[in-house]
Amino acid sequence: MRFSQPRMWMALAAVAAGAVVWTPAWSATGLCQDKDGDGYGLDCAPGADCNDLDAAMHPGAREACNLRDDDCNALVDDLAGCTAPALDPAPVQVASGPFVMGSDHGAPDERPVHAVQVSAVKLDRHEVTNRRYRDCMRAGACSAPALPTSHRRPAYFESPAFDDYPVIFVSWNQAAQFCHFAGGRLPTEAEWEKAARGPAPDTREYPWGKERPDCRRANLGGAGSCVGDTDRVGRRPDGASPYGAMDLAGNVWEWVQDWYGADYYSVSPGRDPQGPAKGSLKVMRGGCWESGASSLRASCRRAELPNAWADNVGFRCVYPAGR
Ligand SMILES: [Ca+2]
Ligand SMILES: [Ca+2]
Ligand SMILES: [Ca+2]
Ligand SMILES: [Ca+2]
Repeated sequence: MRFSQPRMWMALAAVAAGAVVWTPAWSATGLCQDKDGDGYGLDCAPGADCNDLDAAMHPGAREACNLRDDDCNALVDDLAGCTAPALDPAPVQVASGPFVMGSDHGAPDERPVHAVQVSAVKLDRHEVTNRRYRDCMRAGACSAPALPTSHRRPAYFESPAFDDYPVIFVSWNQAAQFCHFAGGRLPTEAEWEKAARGPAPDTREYPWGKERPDCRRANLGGAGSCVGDTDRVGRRPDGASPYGAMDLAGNVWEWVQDWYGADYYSVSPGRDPQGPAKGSLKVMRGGCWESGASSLRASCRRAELPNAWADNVGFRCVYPAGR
């Protein structure tokens, strides 16, 4: 399967009315499976297996400093001896110049491969965090995420333990509002992809190069699942892009500015493309904590309704280069 299945819900009025009840991932549904035979499954009592293809990972397993959640408590390397790199709040500079956009190895909407000139921008080094988003709410400029939870954490958005984790359950509209508040805007598809791929003639598959994703470079799902939920931003310097942006691949999908056009690359202007003038779906990039490797590729495109939100979608912003 090329794309991970998004668990995307429409922002229905019923949600605002509190009709949606958070359901723990380990709720019994009668679909319990234990593929790796470690006694825990993805949907089994008493605890969810966060990687059902690796018998060394399951609730109660021994945690180790390996950028995975060995004991499946939705916390990576939660041991006194494990350290995470300090966060650098400064945005990264993406220089002006050409880059190679698209891929011949992906879906039809990634073709044709074409050269694009992109003006210089500053890009958030990290996905926008709960802490930053709360600041915007406090200033009266942002509305609350649709839900305060994460996939496996009943308390997430407002919990200090997750201050530096990516904000989720925000729509494209909310993401755009935040970036405006922060003095920027959402990146265009071209700006995002250049930040992940680097300048021409680089055609790297992933932000770090051509090596397949693993938990050292990205918080991903599928067979190599690392957390089964979001992770603190900036934990994986080995996954940094050529410009130093972190977590472009994995952790959360990232809303970008453009409307989605499946055939847009065949008509795209060669300089600072802005996407189709209108559309019904907005693009998101980079894959997430439950995506397989293919969705983490720099050129992979996905699209959803601008008022939709999910536990695996966040965003980051760009700012004028001179700022
Ligand atoms: Ca299992
Ligand atoms: Ca853990
Ligand atoms: Ca670990
Ligand atoms: Ca990401």
